[in-house]
Formats: sequence, structure tokens, C-alpha cells
Amino acid sequence: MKNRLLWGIMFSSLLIRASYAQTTAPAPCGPVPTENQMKWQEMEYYAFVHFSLNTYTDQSWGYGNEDIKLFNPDKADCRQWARICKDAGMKGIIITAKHHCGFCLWPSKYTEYSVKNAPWKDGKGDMVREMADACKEYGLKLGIYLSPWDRNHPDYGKPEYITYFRNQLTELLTNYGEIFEVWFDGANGGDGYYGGANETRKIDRTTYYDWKNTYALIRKLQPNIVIWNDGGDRGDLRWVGTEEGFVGETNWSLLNDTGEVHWNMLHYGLETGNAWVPAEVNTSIRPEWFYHPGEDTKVKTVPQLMDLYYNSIGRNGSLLLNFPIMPNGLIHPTDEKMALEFGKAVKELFAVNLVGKAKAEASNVRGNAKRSGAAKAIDGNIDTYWTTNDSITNASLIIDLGSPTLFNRCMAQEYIRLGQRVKAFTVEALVNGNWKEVANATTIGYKRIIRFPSVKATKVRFTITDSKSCPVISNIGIYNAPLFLNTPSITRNQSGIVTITTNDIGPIFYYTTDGSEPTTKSTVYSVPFYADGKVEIKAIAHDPAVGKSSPIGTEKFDISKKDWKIVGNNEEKTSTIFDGNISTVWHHRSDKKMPIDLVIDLGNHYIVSGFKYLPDQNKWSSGIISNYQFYISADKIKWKLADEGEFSNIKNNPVWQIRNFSPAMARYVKLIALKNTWGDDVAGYAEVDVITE
Ligand code: FUL
Repeated sequence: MKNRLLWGIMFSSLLIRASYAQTTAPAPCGPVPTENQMKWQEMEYYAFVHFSLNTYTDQSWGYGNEDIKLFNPDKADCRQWARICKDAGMKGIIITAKHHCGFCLWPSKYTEYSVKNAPWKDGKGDMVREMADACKEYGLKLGIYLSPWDRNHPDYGKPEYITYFRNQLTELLTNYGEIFEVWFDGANGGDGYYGGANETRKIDRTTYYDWKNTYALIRKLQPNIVIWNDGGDRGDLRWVGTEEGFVGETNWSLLNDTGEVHWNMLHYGLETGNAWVPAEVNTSIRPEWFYHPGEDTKVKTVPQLMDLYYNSIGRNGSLLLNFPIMPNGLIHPTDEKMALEFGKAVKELFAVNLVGKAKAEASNVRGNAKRSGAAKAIDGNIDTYWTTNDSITNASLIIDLGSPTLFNRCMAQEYIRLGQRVKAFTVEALVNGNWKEVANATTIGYKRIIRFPSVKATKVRFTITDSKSCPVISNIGIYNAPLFLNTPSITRNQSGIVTITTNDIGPIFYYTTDGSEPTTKSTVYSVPFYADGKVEIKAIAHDPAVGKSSPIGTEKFDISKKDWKIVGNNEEKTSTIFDGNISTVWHHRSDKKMPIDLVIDLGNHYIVSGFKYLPDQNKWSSGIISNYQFYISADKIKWKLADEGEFSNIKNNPVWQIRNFSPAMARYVKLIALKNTWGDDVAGYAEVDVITE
């Protein structure tokens, strides 16, 4: 009897202990975000605005000697920028207070190279102030881009510059209210004006800025800030290794604290990392960061922006989307239109969460705790979660939608305050009584959205197949996203044959060749057609079954390339640089050292007023030209230097480089590669083109 009582007491105390162990929250798994990183992560989507003297010189990076008198944006209106960002669903704006040229958009006490000496508002203007006020009015947060590299400042490269840099940071982080993020670009050191020295100044990115003390200053002035830094010291957020707008499908919000960073780590994070450093995906709504009129028809369309969305926010990153400001001080109407339509499309995508009235049942639920029931994963509240017993790293949740429902997207979120855990998961739909896998993926993190072809089912099974520790899922959503037709791409080969293609299967293309907007009444495209010489081609893709059309694709072609020849080089692959196919490349490996000449005979005389160069689209490749000269000649004897300079940001953003110069008659053109981004002796070309009057 006594023994039984003893056993009874021991057994019930074991039970109490077991259920106690199961009802407490799981212990954090690895590094976790700070409160500032958490707030930043929840913003998801915010803007960059690029505006500086480059806006007036058609450059990507200023050299530091550009004339301040150029800065006179007669219609400048930060309220327009803020209104557009707000209406597009963004949560903040980061302004380029100072880009690499050193020109300051605020009247800094520490330099004359600022708006205070510009004609804009008779030197009384302060663009950062106007931005701060507009953000406040529209309920947006304000962020600051302050380039560490300053190609104007005489002291750049010397210790004195660090005092200047910190003085500027102090101005910006003291006088404009709360700043949510500060952005330090990775381009650091090189040639520049430097107060008239006109020389190359190299610095050691890891030591020169004494980031430790610079960060201490920042955090003292703005305790709620997050620091983005690609300039030699990891901050609170990381770059994703590309400016094209996507982070790895596998994306851990972790890095190692050792400071060791290579491209894979930036792009995918590090599963075993010991520091929380989430990914920010930065990209521009146009190919380049600053405004170039030549890109007015190259604004990203809604399907392209939706792709960005899935490839950034949908992959555990944030999306930092840039608007280049025009010389008049406004965002271009096309950029506005696309951003607003994109915002609307995102709203529509998430308008109905199909799990709204569903029931959830899990294979394992941690104890009987209130906060961890299966239903917590579908209650739409990111502060509650479903979790399992500690030993479980494989668990599933069946969501009963109640009736057959069509869907094509699944969104999942981990409760990252307890760390990032999930390594792999699947989504299945119950079709005709059988579970059919519709998607599988790796990491989740703060948010993961996966796309799959539409499926109709009553039940969905969400299974974590591998996890670092017991999964902690705060939210699952199932959606039926409206589908978009992709913008068609239009290419022309050297013989003048135009081809229209798309990633979608089976739409009908309609096109025009006179610059007018194509409709379903325009010419139907059935096979490649001949349209040589100067012509503007516009095309849409149309799906008659749903009555929907894609955005318009536009391509402006210049003179015929039929008679073009590369002078003095008989290599077979040379013609790939005129073939209109951006994935074929010719690497010119001369026996001599740089400079390497490319001479093209255009076959006829033309008034040439510019050229275009597209580098190898494989960013790992050598031969991406960074410094060039461009000569023209009527007779191949007398050459005239038409243009020279740098393709500034070509390494991180290998888009078409377009250069205009004073028009002159020529039959021969010569592109001289002076340097490439690797510093070796190869010049590579995906495409080369000329611009004629
Ligand atoms: C780059 C810069 O060099 C570009 O000019 C731009 O500001 C972009 C956001 O970062 O690396």
C-alpha cells in the first residue's frame, strides 16, 4: 500500500514535470535578431532614391569635380516621392544624402560642395530636410545613404577624412529625427578629384574607417537604427552579392562573426553562422541607379517587379527598390505607374488568405500549451506560433480548407525571435484522395513564399522535413494569386531578323514597328520577321483564354549591322558581339597587355553620336571593361577621341553602358579597353552597338 502510494506520487510528479517541460517555450536556437533588426524585418519593403550631380551628367558615379551649378531641380518635390512610396505599399525611404562624388544634398557645415552653393532655392535648400518632412507627413521612416568614399574631399585617404565623415554622420543623425537605417556602400577608394589632386587613393576598407568607433557613434545618436555596410565591416544587415534583385532560395539570416565574407555567404547566408545578419535585396526600378533618359523604356514592369517580390521578401529578405530622380526633381511617371500597379498587385495577392476559416491539425504539438496549438500557425498573428516537442525535427500540419479550393501560393513564417530553424519543407495537396506534392523548398526564416501551378484541393499538408531543432511556425498562408503574362523580349540578329519570345507557354504576340502601342488589333507575330535599320518595335503577349495582355515590351534598334566587320581579327566568335544575343560572348585575349582595341567597320558612313556596351552577363567572368576610350574615324587613318571614362558600377550591375557624345561622321569606331574589373588583360563583349543621329 505504502509502495503504491509512493509510486503514485512519483508517477504524478513525473507527469507534471513532463507536461511542464512541454508547455514552456522552446529555447532559442542559435543567434536571434535584436529588437532593431526585428522592427526592420517587419518593414519588408522600402525605397531608395538616387539623386545627385550624376543626375545632371548622365553618369553612374561622379568623379568629384562636377559643377555644383548643375544642381537646380526646378520641380523638386519630396512629397511626390513620399506619396508614391506610400501608395506603393512601402514603409520607408533611404535618400542618397551623399554619393561617391561627395556632393551633399544637405547644407553640411563641413564642406562647400553641397546644396548651399547650388542654384536650387538660391542655396537655401535642404533636400534631406524636405525628405524628412515628407516622410513624416506620409508616415514613412527615413534612412540615410552616406557614401564613405568621397571623390571630392581633399583629405580622402588621410586620417582627417574620418573626422569629416563622422562630423557629417553626426549632422545627419542628429538633425533629421529618427533614422531607421544608415547605408554604407562598398565602393571605396580609387581615382578621383580629391580637391584638385586628381589621383588614385587606395584605402584598407577594413581598418580605414575605424568602424568600431564609427558604429558606437551611430548607435549613440540613433539607438533604434540598423546599419548596412558592404564596406569592410559587417553591420546589422547584409548585401546579397548582386544588384539584380534576388537572394538565394536558401537564405539563412546568419553569418560568421569572424568578418570572413564571400559571395556564397552573402547570397545564401551561413547555416552554421554565429551572428544574426539578415539579407536586404537592393535593386533599381530601372537598370541603373541614377536617372538616364535612355532608360525611359526600360522601367521594370509589374510581372518583373512581382518576380523581385518573390525573390526577395518571398525568400526571407527585405526589398529595397530604387527610384532614380529626374533632373527636374521628380520621379518619372512610368516609374510611378509601375510602382503603383505593383503595389496593387501585391495587395491583390494577399487579399484573401484561404486559411481564414480553415482548421489545422498537427502531427505533433508541444504539450497542451495555449501558445503552441496547431491553430496558432493559421491565426494570422505573427506573435503566436505552433511548435512541437524539443526532440522533433520533422512534423506536419494538415490544413482543412472546408471545400475544394483553388490555390497557387504558400507563405510560411518562422517565429524568428527564437532563431531560424527550418532546413527543408514540402507542401502537398489532397487530390482525389492522394497527397500530391505541389512544392518543396529549403529555408523559411521570417517569411518564405513559394509559387506552384494552381491546384484545387480541400486539404493542404505542410511538412517540415528537416529542421535544426523543433520548428516554431508563426504563420502559414495559402493564396490564389492572380497571374500575369511576362513582358515579351524582342531581339534582332545581325541580319535584321526580329524574334519575340517570352517565358510563358503559348500566348499570342501582337506587335507594331512604328512606335505605336500594340493592341490585339495589331499585327500577329507568328515567325521571326525582317525589320532592319532604325526601327522601334513594341510587342505584347496576350492570352485569349483569360483575356489578359502583358505589359508592353519596347526595343529601339539603330542602324543595320549587316555590313559590320571587326577589323584585323578573324576569330570566328567575334560576330557574337553583334548577334543580338546577350548570352553569347567574345573574349578578346590579345597577346599584348591592356589597352586592347576593338575596331569595327560599320560598312558605311554615319553620323555617330554614341555607343553601347554590354559586358559578359556572367559576373564571375573576366573581361568586364571598367575603363575605356572610344574613338571614331571616317577613313581609319585619322582617329578622333569621342569619349573616355569609366563604366563605374559595372561589376555589381553589369547592365548596358550607354554613352552619348558630340555627333560626327564616321565609318570606323574603336572601343579601347584600358582596364577590366579583374585588372588582367582580357576584354570581353556580350554586345557592342552604336547610336547614330
Ligand atoms: C552601388 C553604388 O556604387 C551605386 O552607385 C549605387 O549607389 C548602389 C546602391 O550601390 O554599389
